Amino acid sequence: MLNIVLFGPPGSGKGTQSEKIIDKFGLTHFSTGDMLRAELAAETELGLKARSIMEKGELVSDEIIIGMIRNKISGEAEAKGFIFDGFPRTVAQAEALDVLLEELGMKIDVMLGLEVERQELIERLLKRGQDQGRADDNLETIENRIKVYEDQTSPVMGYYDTQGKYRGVNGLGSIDEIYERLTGIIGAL
Ligand code: B4P
Repeated sequence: MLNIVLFGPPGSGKGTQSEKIIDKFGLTHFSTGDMLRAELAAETELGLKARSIMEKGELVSDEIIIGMIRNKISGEAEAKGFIFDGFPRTVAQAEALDVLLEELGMKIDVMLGLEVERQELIERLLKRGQDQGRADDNLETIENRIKVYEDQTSPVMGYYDTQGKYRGVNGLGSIDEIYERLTGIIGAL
């Protein structure tokens, strides 16, 4: 079993790379951003609660996120492993994930951190905003998402580094180049 956390600021390529990695290693993909957008599209109670938070670029509460992951994991007894994309985004989420995985007799093997500078993040997300019209890909929200990342999410790196599990990866270059860097590390685990 192989469990990976794919980490990085908004726009660093987590979603993009996860899609490619799951194919190669047969992992199950957990993107909390995708899960929340699905709730939003289905206009569930949770989705309606999350909408305004996401539009401002703030974080949805740890309680909601942890509950969502707990529900999904318990239905995946046959999985070969997981890739967590956009989760954990706070130290409280990381601690809760460790507890949950331990209950299931599993653990995180590695956190791969995509390292991308601020201006590049803004350009990528503005471009996606133009191409796909995602409500949170506008300049004001992007800047807040980056600030929220710096304040609340970046400490998660230290959490895994202390456990000897953090591996930083240069997130600049073509999508295929970055994919080669990531799969090189995963393949050697
Ligand atoms: P997410 O859906 O996780 O969105 P994201 O961090 O902005 O990154 P994403 O994965 O979509 O983009 P990617 O880097 O792949 O979160 C959205 C919101 O949901 C959050 O703001 C929050 O409100 C909420 N949320 C989600 N998880 C939560 C949690 N755990 N706790 C609390 N709240 C949570 O790619 C971005 C763009 O870059 C794409 O257009 C891509 O094509 C492009 N790109 C990728 N790689 C590139 C490359 N190498 N070169 C050029 N462009 C590239």
